[in-house]
Amino acid sequence: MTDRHQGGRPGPLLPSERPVRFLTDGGTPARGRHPYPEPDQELLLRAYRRMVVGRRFDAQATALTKQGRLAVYPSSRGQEACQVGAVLALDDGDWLFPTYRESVALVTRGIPPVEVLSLLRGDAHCGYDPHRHHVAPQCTPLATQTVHAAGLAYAERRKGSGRVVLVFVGDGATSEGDFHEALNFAAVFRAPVVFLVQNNRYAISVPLERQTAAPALAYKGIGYGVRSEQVDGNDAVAVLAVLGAAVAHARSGGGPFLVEAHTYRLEPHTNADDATRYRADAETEQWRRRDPIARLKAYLRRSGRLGDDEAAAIAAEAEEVAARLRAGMNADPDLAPLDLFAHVYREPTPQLAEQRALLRSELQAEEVPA
Ligand SMILES: Cc1ncc(C[n+]2csc(CCOP(=O)(O)OP(=O)(O)O)c2C)c(N)n1
Repeated sequence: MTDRHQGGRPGPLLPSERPVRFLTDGGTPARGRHPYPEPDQELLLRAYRRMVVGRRFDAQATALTKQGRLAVYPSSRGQEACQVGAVLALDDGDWLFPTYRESVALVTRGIPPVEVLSLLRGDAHCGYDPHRHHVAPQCTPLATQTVHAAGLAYAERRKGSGRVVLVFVGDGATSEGDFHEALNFAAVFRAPVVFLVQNNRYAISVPLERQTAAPALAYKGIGYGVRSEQVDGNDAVAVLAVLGAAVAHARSGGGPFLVEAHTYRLEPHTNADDATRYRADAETEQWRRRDPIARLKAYLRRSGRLGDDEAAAIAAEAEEVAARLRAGMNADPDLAPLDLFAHVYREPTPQLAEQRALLRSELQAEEVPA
């Protein structure tokens, strides 16, 4: 038995009493004490740029659902500080494990936007090469990606690669057994994995208070011996500071780290959802006033680090990304229907082989190229 099993106190594991923040809702410096140094200005400007581009991408993707060019889209609007902050806290060789919600993170990582949306267009299980970008396929079954992430992180540790894994997970998914098993495994085997819980307060229509009785989701790490923190997820400066510390902790052999980011999704769960049926306009309005992009912009402008020309250039870049996305999504993709069965299992199951043969004969009867 080691020291940590002798009834020790969880002091060093405990998150701050209140979410860490650097900025007020209006983008002025916030008061309050915490141990995190402010990220450097170059990183903050980069985050601003990626958040503006990400939001424009997100609005364009939502519009494409209305034009019938995209089957479904779960918006990231309002969560850009978390999604961009997570990617910028990592090195290129580190791994990301995203859910269906993380399209903005994937665009930030440098994956071509059309490839990001292939899954949601219904064209492929994953439209990009996970190995090339070190980004796992977006995961729809809740929390299953957390066990994959913990396993891969453990493998990286065994290889001594120095790589870190960051896994995204929603507030609702923290009720799933897989999330708890992943935390436990990662803690016991000191896997270098950062669990980023984006607490956007709803699991579709289920509000947080119906989801959990925990005082904060960050506390879910402590029982497993995982160092934990909570952060204002709409304050990009705080997200970068806390995730930077979490990644450094994991990379230096400290084991896993759990960060709960308090945020809000401003749009419905997906384009197929009507959020007015379960949440009040006044609540959404209140969160609009904490908009992560407006806050960072106000901060950077007030301190003279974001001038008119640079802001205009960033806005123009975002429009270019949207225009390229429209063009790419309006071009009909060249698809090979049988690819649907590739990359599912290394050795296809008998059922998959049978389904593949059936599809092949149907395509042949219709004279469609397989
Ligand atoms: C195992 C499993 N159960 C149920 C669902 C259906 N489902 C899809 S999204 C969702 C809500 C998830 O909420 P949360 O984890 O908070 O993430 P968010 O969508 O808010 O990002 C549910 C229940 C699913 N995808 N997987």
